[in-house]
Amino acid sequence: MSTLDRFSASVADDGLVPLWDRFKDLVRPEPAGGAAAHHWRYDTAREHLKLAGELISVEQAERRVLILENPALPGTSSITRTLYAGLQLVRPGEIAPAHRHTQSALRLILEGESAYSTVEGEKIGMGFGDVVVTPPWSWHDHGNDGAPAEDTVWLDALDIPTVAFYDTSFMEQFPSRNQESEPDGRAGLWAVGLKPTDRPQRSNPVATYPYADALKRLEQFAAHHVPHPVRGWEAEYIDPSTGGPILKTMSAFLSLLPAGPGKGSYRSTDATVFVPIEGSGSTTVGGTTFDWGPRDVLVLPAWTPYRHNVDDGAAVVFSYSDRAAQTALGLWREATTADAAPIDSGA
Ligand code: GTQ
Repeated sequence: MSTLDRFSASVADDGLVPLWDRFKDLVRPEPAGGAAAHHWRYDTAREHLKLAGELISVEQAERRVLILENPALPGTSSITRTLYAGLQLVRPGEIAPAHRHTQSALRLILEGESAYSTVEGEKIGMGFGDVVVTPPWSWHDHGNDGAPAEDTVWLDALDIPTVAFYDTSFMEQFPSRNQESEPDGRAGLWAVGLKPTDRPQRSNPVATYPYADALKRLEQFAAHHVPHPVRGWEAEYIDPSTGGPILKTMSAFLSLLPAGPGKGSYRSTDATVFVPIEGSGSTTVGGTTFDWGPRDVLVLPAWTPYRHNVDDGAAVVFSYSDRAAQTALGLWREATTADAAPIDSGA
């Protein structure tokens, strides 16, 4: 053992560690060691979820969810270092009991038209492709008003690992199974650019971002603009009360990807959960190509270049990441490498 090794061992008993033994791991030249690229097929996950529907009641489970856990982050319930993803099944007549917690949620509806979520007393219908927001510390219960065969499934996107990192998890059960819901109308005003002037607003006053409207507007935008070479025509879901990200910890996007191979590669420091809503294609990331279709889930690691190749017709993709938090903290970076970068003439 060298003198320096003996020194390191001798200070350990007093709770001290020499920085020179750790510096290269602590202050890295580039991101490393986060999420791995991974793909979940919706049909496979759905089969398991349907079986869970036979095996466990929603009362027993609190939420009947299969977590999409990143294989590089075993035991952490995380899809990326900071974020969580799960697939939730609510069967007709069931109610996932009302509670509130400091974690924020986004829900992307994947199957069925008969689900609803009651958020702070306002009952919100959930249709395919809609995005429903549960801001931190808001009461929420979920149900399904459909006929017997109408199961509903959605993707839960939460900031569970972020809240765990700060050790700021608080949770309360509502005194009864579900909230009384009253038509409230506040969110509807916000949706058309109006705000009620005589009452306080919630952190994100918009309860739901309906898919049909969003897609129609994005297509109209696409008809008049050149797409980003990798990310296509992209729009961000915003909190209209701030103009900023939909939640403080999570950003969410709706993208229209044109058919054919992307015209370059893209990377950013926010590992991203990518959920095709319509269309199919493939994504090459970190030396692997994943073929995807509607309702699959793909996770794209931080700072790893990727490119898409979309089959005939355009694809519509929902994605989310911790970009909101990274931007607020001054950490976020991105880089696009265009295939058609100007050729140096050598002059
Ligand atoms: O619906 O409240 O997937 O509290 C994980 C934790 C869903 C929810 C999840 C939750 C919920």
